Amino acid sequence: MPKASWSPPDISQAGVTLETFILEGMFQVPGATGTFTSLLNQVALAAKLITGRVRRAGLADVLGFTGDTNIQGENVQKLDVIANGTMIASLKRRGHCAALASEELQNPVFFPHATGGYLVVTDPLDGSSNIDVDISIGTIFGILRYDRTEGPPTEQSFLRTGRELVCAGYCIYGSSTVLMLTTGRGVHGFTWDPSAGEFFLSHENVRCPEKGNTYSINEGNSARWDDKVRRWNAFIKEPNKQDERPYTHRYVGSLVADAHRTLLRGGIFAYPPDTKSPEGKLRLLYEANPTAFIFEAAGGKASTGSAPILDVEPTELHARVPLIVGSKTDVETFERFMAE
Ligand code: FDP
Repeated sequence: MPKASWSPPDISQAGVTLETFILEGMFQVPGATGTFTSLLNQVALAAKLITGRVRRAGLADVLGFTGDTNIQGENVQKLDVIANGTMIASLKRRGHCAALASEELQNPVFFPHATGGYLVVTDPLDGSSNIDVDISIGTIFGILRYDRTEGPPTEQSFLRTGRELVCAGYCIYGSSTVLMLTTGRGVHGFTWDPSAGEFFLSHENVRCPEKGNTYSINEGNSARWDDKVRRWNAFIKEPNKQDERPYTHRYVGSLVADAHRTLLRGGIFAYPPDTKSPEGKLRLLYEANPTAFIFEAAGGKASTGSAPILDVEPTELHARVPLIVGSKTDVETFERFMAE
């Protein structure tokens, strides 16, 4: 009989919950007040509540459109509204978050009674077009510090580069629910255990591979790309054993899902500008910046095609940007084609 290759997990390793992990991180920061820790726990609470709604969506009459369109001109889905409301309610609760900017709202939400000095940017439910067909979707978030001595925050307070994020993460509602998180030093992932009602540490210190062999782009847009993007796209599909070409193509159409696969397996995700979206499609503040912050913290790279995403100065809350993220080598190859 062949020898079994599986052995039971080491039970002594089980049990590092997200809350414990965040708390232990706080203990390493001299003078930490617990505000940031508490804020992160509220973000995690929102993710727990949203995953519950997503998992039951088909049974709870929350699939489909509300009949409204959002600031981006997109049809609003019922789950978008639920996720957005959940995030607001959760962040308002403890008063650590002074204001929130969301993909779903034209203007930021201000919490006038908050005493904490943090701002949150979020796409509460990313990948809306995949909701009704049971494909992975997610929540993206980023946290900025806010100096309360400057008076109450305004919309302008959010217009800062991604370098100023103090934390970023996403929660993917996929074959399991996984929350990935970084405060800039290491990226860690936590898997939701519905039976325990907890996120447990499952991906410690994730590193994005130096190079991959998968590319992710909406090929349906190829007629709208410029020649440089087309040349890169042709290159990536050319056979060449030495650098593992042709690359495999994967495209889910939810940024969280495509980014998560690229972070763990390596390769490249690209949403370049095209004639339909000359500035790029994805939103700088709450999609591109948190994603870029995570990739950089994991040793990967995030670019507009010519400059680091994290250095882009936002001009408005819902500004769009081309987003190229992935393994360092693969993003550099893309940049080389753009520079030609
Ligand atoms: P969606 O429009 O479904 O909300 O946030 C925008 C986004 O999804 C990303 O999640 C995704 O990467 C991208 O748009 C998909 O765009 P295309 O349908 O144009 O490929």
